Amino acid sequence: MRARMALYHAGVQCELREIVLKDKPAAMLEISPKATVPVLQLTDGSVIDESLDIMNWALSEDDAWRHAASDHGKDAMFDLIHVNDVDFKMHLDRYKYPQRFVDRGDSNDVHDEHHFHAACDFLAQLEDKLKKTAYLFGDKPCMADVAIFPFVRQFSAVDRLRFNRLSFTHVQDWLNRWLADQSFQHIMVKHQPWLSGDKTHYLY
Ligand SMILES: N[C@@H](CCC(=O)N[C@@H](CS)C(=O)NCC(=O)O)C(=O)O
Repeated sequence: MRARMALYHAGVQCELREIVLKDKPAAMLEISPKATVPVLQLTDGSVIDESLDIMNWALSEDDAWRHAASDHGKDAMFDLIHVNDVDFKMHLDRYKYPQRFVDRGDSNDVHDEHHFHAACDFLAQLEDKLKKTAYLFGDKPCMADVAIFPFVRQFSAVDRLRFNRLSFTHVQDWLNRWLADQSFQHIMVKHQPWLSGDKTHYLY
């Protein structure tokens, strides 16, 4: 999702292939044995198969969003994305899928609550920033906004009422603005899972 958002905002045209994770096509596994989505294959055949790397590649071609952040320190932006990708995502996964962690003995109700509250600590950091500016690093969106909001969206969807009751009104408003954003609506249009020989779907 965030890779598509970055490609869209950078104006990079690309062919889209929807994947069913339980039935990954051979063409995908051939170019990316790591077997996770997203995967981007460039016209020279090279492959980028980490969402953040795709974002960096896309926005390095047209870096208005990275530039916007530079006034506030690119390091701070990448540090926040790192905390999102490592810590927040870890707590999110355990809050969202407690049953996946049961076998490893590290999930029970107490732990699930722990992960909810630990995730909220990160939301509190976002709330502090969004109290001051409309986006995380200023009055315009930057890469950090797009890198992070899809994970906050996932968090909000686990228990929407509970999320809405949190006192993070600026985070809620920021998320709602992204969900209503034309770019998000555009990239979320679903296509049938890709089969060789299908009509080509493009990002634009
Ligand atoms: N760090 C990777 C994580 C990618 C990832 O884990 N993607 C999930 C879907 S959101 C996936 O493809 N899982 C493989 C599977 O479920 O088979 C990235 O951001 O690109």
